[in-house]
Amino acid sequence: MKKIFTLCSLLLALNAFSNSPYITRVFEYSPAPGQFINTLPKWDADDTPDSLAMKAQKSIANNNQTMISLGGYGGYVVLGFDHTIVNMPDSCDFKVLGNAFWAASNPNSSASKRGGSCEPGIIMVSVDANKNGVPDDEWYELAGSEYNSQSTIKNYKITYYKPDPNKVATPNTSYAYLTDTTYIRWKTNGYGDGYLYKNSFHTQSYWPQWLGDSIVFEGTKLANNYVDESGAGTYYVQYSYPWGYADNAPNTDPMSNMDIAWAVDKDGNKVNLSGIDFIKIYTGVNQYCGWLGETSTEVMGVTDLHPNAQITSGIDQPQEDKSLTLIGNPVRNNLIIGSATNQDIHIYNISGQILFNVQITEGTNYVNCSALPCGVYLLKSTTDIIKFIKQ
Ligand SMILES: [Ca+2]
Ligand SMILES: [Ca+2]
Ligand SMILES: [Ca+2]
Repeated sequence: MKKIFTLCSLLLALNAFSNSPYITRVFEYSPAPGQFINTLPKWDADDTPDSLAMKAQKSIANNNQTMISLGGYGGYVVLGFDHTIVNMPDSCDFKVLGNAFWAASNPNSSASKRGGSCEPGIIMVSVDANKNGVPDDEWYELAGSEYNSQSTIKNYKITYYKPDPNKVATPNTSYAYLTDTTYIRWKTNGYGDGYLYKNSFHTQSYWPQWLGDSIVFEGTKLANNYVDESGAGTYYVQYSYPWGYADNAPNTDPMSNMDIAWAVDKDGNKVNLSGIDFIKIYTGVNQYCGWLGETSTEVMGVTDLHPNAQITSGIDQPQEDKSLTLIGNPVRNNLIIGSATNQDIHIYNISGQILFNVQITEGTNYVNCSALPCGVYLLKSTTDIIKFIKQ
């Protein structure tokens, strides 16, 4: 009896530290039309919305890291963990895995303007407030670097229309990659109408076959992030937004990490969440890049950066007046600092000596710190102190 009791105690103790760092559930997979739809994951004629969600779950849950595509603007996936992801103070909490990469040889890239294949997706988070285990609760957007940009459109609404299978294609005769430029019609709530094109590389139907004859998505739309650097439709670079978006920086880059502290409600007010249970990711741009096709956010998984963290009481402190955010920590060459105001900041070493002062401006600031030796430092303003590690 004593042995059984000891074993149970051990199992209970192990269980306390056995949260999976990886998503375990896909609740819904509702992509917009796109060139990878019906292939990533594969659609079969007997599939239903639930069976497609199961296929998406098999692809990306439990660290399987098989890519799923969300298609054009608005297409989304809803994910869950086997535990609540804790909002750790002053640090990112989860990483969204996509397939973004930096261009190897783009002459116009720089440390503060990084580009390549960056297909930014908006990230939303939710708390299982009614404790029923399913995502039927209020959603909060992570306010990334572009949230307050004048070129960001809130409450953008798009409707896609299923093409007639007998429709006659309208090829672009001067750009042979585009085999049907009137393929899937879309319209928006006052922000223009158009078509999602078909291209020569992907010949299957781009319409999510398990969804209806028209599909509506609504959310925040980011400005186009691509530049045709060739000027001739041969070399497109999609520039990375500074922080806060899925599939917008490589998985090894700290900018693929997300902080629950960025969450805002539908009116843009910061919300103070001690942890989250569900994540929704949707394609955040409506753009078409020639032979590359429509820009679509891809997701390969989501990882909790501290799966065994306990909710701390400190996080319950109001954060509304927090004026500084450090994006990415540890730091390599640049401190990337989000600031609510123009202000002076000071960098201290761990002994309390001021090393240098910098004036930063409202928005995202890049402060070169490559000359600092590796170690622990403090970033201070009149209201905030943030500890960071220089690598
Ligand atoms: Ca956090
Ligand atoms: Ca719920
Ligand atoms: Ca991608």
